[in-house]
Amino acid sequence: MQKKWWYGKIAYQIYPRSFKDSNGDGIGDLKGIISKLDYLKDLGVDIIWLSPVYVSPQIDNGYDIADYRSIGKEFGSMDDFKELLSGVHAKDMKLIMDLVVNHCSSEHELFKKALADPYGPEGQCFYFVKGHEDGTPPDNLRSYFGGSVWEKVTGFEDLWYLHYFAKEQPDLNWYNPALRQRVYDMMNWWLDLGIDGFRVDAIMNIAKDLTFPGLAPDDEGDGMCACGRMTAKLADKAPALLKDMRDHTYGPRGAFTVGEAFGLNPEILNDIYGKDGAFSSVFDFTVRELFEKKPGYYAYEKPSVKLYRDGNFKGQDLAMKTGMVSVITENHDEPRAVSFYLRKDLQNAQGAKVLATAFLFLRGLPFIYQGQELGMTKTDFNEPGEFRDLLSFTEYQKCLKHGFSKKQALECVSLHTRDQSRTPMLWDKSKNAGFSDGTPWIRLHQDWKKLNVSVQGEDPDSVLNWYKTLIRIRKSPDLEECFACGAFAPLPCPDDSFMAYRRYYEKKEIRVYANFSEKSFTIKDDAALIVSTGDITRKDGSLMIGPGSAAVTGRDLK
Ligand code: TEU
Ligand code: CA
Repeated sequence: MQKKWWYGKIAYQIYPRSFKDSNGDGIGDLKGIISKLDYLKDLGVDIIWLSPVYVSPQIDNGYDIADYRSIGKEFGSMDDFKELLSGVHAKDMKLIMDLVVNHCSSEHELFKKALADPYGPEGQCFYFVKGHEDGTPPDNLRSYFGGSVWEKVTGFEDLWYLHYFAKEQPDLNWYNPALRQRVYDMMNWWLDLGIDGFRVDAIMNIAKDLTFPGLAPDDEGDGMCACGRMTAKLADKAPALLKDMRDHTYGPRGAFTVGEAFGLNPEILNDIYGKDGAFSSVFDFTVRELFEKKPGYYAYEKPSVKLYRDGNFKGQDLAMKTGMVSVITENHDEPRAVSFYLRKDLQNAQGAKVLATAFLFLRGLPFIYQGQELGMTKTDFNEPGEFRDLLSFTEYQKCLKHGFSKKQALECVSLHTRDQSRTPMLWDKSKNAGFSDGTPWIRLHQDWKKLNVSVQGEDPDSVLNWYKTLIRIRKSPDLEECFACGAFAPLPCPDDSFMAYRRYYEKKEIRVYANFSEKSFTIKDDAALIVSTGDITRKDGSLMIGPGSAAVTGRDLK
């Protein structure tokens, strides 16, 4: 394994809207982030990923960009951004930006010009396509946020434009070299500013079949098919486009990139993040892919430790043959893992610690999502009016349509909603958990008084301090190589709620055991205990691992 600067590091995702508000408007901002850099450094973070802070009408919380080279007013100014970047670098950390280029905002200049003249050069930067004679759109694909991927262009008979996400997020035409050049210029502009790389949003979606054939309807019953299936089907068309992007931008500069690449298949993994791959890394979404089989929250598989474990084991195995995957347990699209995967009795600090142990020693680059290090659990959304994400509303309606009562619909959406991870970061015991002096744009977690950073900082047994401990272990001089470069292999698991694996490199072997079940298990292992939490006893070369407990052992191999 050739060592790159990002090997052995810890990354952290900031969702700026919900991180820290400096001016009381209820929305987190860049100045807020600047004020928390010491916190991140102290936690052990090396790489910060910023979700979008560009100019945007905020239909999808910034994933709809109207001006790629300016900072949105609600987040601050370009001067604030430069201050943030130099602050991050001064602390020997790196900053990567969110690159959202499958689509832009319908408020972007380019799209406005395109709408006015769909057949002109700006129009060629998007997909404007004639519908069928019967008045139906060009194909039957369903957008990620519900409804057709096609929207009628007003003033033009029969003309539609394509949007895989909201109708305010028109897809960019990557088959137009002029569009690609515009994107590359923008990326190089950011790299020239000194950023260290990109997290690349929803990128596999850029591959399109320009004949727009559609797909056989899925089982949603509306005659449509989820557009994600088309993306998966066209996956092998993406690498050529992605490598062209790499070669014109971050590639020659050695910047780090992590792709949000759903719908990969084993045949193309190497082209995506292998030795000559388009990206340095991709997020491992195998766990999500296991429960998100149907097009709607109402039909998702029940999440469990088994799903979490099996998904990660499968993802780790594929990554072993390819390159360095970026591992996640939460992000701004995912629910809080402690409440999502664990049994009721473990939806607490102890559960969070066991989960952190299972997660942080996986092979790859761990991305911690803001609040995860506090063991944040599920927020109580008491009524649909408390949701903010556009997808929450679509999914709520879908639940009702599929026969759920209002109460059941609320429960189901609460479990899966992207709003779960977007409630404010909990800093202290002051008003709004120290997130904002004003009214937060989204409700606060009900347990903010005990889950916050300041309370946990003072408690040596807190989840926060557990994260710090594990990060320190992961980076300790004698283990660092094994974690950064070592192989991964599953260990036999005595129960569906038990997760065990080993990491090994040259003369070192580390074993990780996480017992999420209600039973105790005795495992043959006489290696030295590196760290443990919960009920762990050692007897005659064995390790007894109690319910809700975790242990890590290490030995030198002969
Ligand atoms: O998400 C891409 C994506 O396909 C999914 O995470 C999707 O939002 C979810 O599965 C819907 O069911 C990225 C961003 O992470 C997300 O926040 C944005 O909304 C989306 O792209 C559009 O930019
Ligand atoms: Ca603010």
